[in-house]
Amino acid sequence: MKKENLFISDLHIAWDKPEITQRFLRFLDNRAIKASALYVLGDLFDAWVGDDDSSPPNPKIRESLKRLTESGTKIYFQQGNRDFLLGDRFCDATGIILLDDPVVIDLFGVPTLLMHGDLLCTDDLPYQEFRSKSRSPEWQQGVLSKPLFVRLLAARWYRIRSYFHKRKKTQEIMDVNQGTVTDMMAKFNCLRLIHGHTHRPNIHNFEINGKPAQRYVLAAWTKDKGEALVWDENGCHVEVV
Ligand SMILES: [Mn+2]
Repeated sequence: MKKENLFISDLHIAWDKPEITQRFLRFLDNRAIKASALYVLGDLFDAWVGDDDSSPPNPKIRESLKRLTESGTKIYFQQGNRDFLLGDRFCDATGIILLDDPVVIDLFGVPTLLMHGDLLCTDDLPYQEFRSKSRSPEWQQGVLSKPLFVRLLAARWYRIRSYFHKRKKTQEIMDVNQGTVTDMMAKFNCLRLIHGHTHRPNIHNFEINGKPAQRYVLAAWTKDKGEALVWDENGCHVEVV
C-alpha cells in the first residue's frame, strides 16, 4: 500500500548535467513508485522554454513521469522561476497535476503550505517586478509565439546572465524575508511551510502568534547528491537520493 508523500525541488535538469537527469530517472523508477504522491516544488528544469521543446533529456523525463503516474503515484508540480512556462500540454502528456503557488494541502491531517519559494524573497525587488510581469498571459503568449530555436537561444542567454546577476546580489537579498514568511503562513492559516528555491536546506523553528511553526527548506540537487523530504503518518525525514 502506497502511503508516503515525497517532496523535492530545484533539480535544475539541463542537457549539460546528465548525472542529475540519471539520478532523477532512477528516483522515479525505484523510489517514487513506492510513494502515494510526489510533490515537485519547482525548478525541476533549469530552463523551460515551452511544452513543444522535445530536445534531450525532455522525452525521457516525459516517459518516466507518465510511467509513474500510470503506476498510481500522483505527481504534483508547482512551477519554479525557471520552469514557469511548463503548461497543460506537458501535464496531458505525463499525467502530472499543476498546483498553484502558494497552495495548502492536507498532509496527514496538518494543513501545510507549499511554495516554490521565490515569492518569499521580497527583498529582491527587481526580481519580484520581473516575476509579476512574466506571469501575465500576455507576456507568456508573447514568448511562446516565438520560434522554438529563438526561445532556446534566449534561455541560454538568461542562464549566463542569471549566473552573473546572482554573484552580484548579497546572500541576504537572495534568501527569504522572515516577515513575508510569517505573513504568508498567517494568511493561509498554516503553521507548516515547505518550499525550495533558496538552495539552503534546513528546518526553521519559530512562532506565529505564540504558536510553534516550522519552515522546511528543500535541498537543490547536485551531480553528486539529491535529497527528498519523505513524509508519512509518523512524521518526516530527509532521504539521500
Ligand atoms: Mn528557484
